[in-house]
Amino acid sequence: MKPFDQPIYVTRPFLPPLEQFCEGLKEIWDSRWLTNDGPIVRRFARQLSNYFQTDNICLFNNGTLALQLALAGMNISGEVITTPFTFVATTHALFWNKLRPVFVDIEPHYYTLDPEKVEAAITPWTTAILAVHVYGHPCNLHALADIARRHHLWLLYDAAHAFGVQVGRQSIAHFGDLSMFSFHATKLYHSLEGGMLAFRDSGLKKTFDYLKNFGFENELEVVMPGTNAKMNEMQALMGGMMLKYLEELIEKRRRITQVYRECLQDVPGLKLASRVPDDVDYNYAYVPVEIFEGEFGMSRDELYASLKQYNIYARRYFYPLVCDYPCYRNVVVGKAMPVARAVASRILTLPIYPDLALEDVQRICEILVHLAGRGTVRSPAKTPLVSVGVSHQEAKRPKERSVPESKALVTP
Ligand code: T4K
Repeated sequence: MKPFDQPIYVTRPFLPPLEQFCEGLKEIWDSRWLTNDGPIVRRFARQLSNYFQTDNICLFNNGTLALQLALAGMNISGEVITTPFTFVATTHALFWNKLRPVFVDIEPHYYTLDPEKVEAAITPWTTAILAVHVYGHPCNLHALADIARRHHLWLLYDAAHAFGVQVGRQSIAHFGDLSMFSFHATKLYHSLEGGMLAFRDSGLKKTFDYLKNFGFENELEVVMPGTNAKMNEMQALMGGMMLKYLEELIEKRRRITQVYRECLQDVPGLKLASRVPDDVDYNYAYVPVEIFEGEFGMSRDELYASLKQYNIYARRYFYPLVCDYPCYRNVVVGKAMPVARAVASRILTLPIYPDLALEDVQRICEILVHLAGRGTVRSPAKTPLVSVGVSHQEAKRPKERSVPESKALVTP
């Protein structure tokens, strides 16, 4: 099998037509207003308020600072229950607020925090839960809300991957006390870099506005020790333009995911993530698969390296677990986390981005099957690849390959 001529990365940012962006740049050149709450940032904020159906949003220059300042602005203290199966920025946001992360295990289907383990980890010092909608998979929203309510805890979501996700026709931003969205270039929706908070309590808006702008009330008054985390005009220009393409981008990702599912569903030792529940409109942010070495014929790391020989750059999001990074090894981990540990050792995220041709997706699958030593890949032709006009909710759960419990829950 021939390698791809060009590298196939795990993601490639979508960009609107250059002429359109240049047209927008003229506005910036004319106004000479580049940052500090300029007109395009204000317009973008209005567009997002409209999209999320709430005025309780605040824009930032990236998701990490948005989350860090959210924790500061809400005066969260003591211990925060969180997941080790995430991008390290989730935990860094706690660190910079001198909060103690309490890592608990995830569930094996969507890889989000396991509510039962959350409840068991609550101590008198716990003040908040910081859960992650990893890969855009919604956490167990109702169970976590119930725990937070009963124990008087803040419930925050790192929704960095979840832009465009809806649950019961409601944006995922409306769950919990606060959600952080990342608009980084590698996300399905981006503003070059950028971040956003959506929150329940409108009283927080003023605090977040102070915190991201040095705490300035006016030229002469600084009301709190803020920092510089402002979004600039170029970021907002890109973000505003990208909104127009959102539905189309999600639809393209849905088709790509469908091809992966069709082609890979029967590969022994390769497990696709469970389909999201029926009431979720998913955004198809990532294509995570788990590799079971015994059945697949090679380990996840061998596969990762072998794919590079074919010019395919899959990624091991999220390995190692955050608690295994040297800077967090001193955090005492109370209970073993068998699911997170097993998943981290098996996970591989496959390339997905709107410009990835469906033929190339099929070729990636053929290479995977070839590497698994399995003959030919099942053709996806049975399901039309280009089924235009469907909502971005995936075709209803046919033939989900159910994962035997023994496979999903490997002991540590
Ligand atoms: N919470 C969670 C759960 C997150 O996943 C993230 C970010 C955050 C919080 C923090 O949000 P931000 O502060 O970033 O807004 C990438 C991203 O940099 C990071 O934003 C993202 N999560 C994480 C999951 O992935 P890397 O180090 O893997 O990115 P990098 O540079 O290796 O890029 C991956 C691939 O994307 C490259 O191989 C090629 C392609 N690429 C990348 C960039 C930057 C492009 O084609 N063009 C580009 O401009 O972290």
